Amino acid sequence: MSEVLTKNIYEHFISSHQYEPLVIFSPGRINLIGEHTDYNNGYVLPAAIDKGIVAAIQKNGTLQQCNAIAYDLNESHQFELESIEPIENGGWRNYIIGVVEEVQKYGKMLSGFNIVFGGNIPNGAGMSSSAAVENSVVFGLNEIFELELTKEEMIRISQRAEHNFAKVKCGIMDQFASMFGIENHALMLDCKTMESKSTAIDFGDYQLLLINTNVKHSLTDSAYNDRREKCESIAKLLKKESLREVTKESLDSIKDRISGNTYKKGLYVIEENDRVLNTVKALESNNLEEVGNLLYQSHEGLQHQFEVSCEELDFLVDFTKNTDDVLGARMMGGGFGGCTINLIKTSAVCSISEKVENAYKQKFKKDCSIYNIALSNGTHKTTTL
Ligand code: GAF
Repeated sequence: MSEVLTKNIYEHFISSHQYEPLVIFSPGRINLIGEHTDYNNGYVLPAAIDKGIVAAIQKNGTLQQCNAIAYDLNESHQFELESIEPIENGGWRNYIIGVVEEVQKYGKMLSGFNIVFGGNIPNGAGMSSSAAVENSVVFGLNEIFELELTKEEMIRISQRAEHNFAKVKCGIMDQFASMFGIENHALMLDCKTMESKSTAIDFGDYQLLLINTNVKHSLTDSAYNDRREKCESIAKLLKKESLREVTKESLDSIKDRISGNTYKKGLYVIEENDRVLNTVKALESNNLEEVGNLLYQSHEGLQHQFEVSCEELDFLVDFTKNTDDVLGARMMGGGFGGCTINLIKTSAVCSISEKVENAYKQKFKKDCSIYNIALSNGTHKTTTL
């Protein structure tokens, strides 16, 4: 978490409103493995990171009037609690008003408040800045209005804001990781039972490194919802609640009743769930080579079966195959741009970064960005020093 960011947000709130706010830090997330499995009631292995959203929030004494300031964008939005509707192409506004409206729909009483927020998660990088914003708002509202929501209730509210206002039918992974993260740990979540297990992450001579393609292809949201529908159609045909209850054998039994494309999507999810479980086992036995292999296999599946990768992501993953110092890599998050996650030898980070930056620039005539990340605690109150 950046102290400068916290201080800036806090001071901006004071200078805009002349009274003390409560300050919240809500992290973004990485995902080691388990992509597009969450909305299929499957397994995921994410972790909260030290980049995120800082929000300063406080009641303002009115019944209805709310004022939200997006510090980084130098934009603001005023709204009244009784007339909230999704805003077409509303960007960040939908995350704020979406959470507020979902809190009200959940039967909790609010009154007017002010919020200032900003962050250091690179935009469109697939590190869940939207979940971090949503969680910061619901967490802040819970504190200042003493709503007595549990963290589980809060992440469901954040998820409904994403569904109903941002119009992305996301799973629960991002909101979960951002809310429940534990420093230096990844969280294996069973999205069917919502049981989770934390796994200490210590890769010894190796570490995680994110490489951002700095592209976000435009079909992201529609393609995401399309993948979800395809997965649900398989479960429906087999009269199952979700793909989690579908085995490879039962998928094969309907192979001639679904398109080859839909079949591949289902098979990917079934195999990715196994990969998450195998990654946890490999981590527990400190078998980093196996973790790396599983990352590469996950990428293959996302590229060829689930078809959510893109040329830039494939290039970055393929590039790492030229060196023994990278044990594994894959695209991370929803896809069509954003970052790859790499398991790399720490002593080789500088030299490989330089090589990858040059090669990427030569190929795509633009820069990639490289980030070191630390695994952090989930959404919490914070203070300025
Ligand atoms: C996005 C979604 F928000 C998550 O719920 C998850 O489905 C992910 O894409 C893909 O694994 O981040």
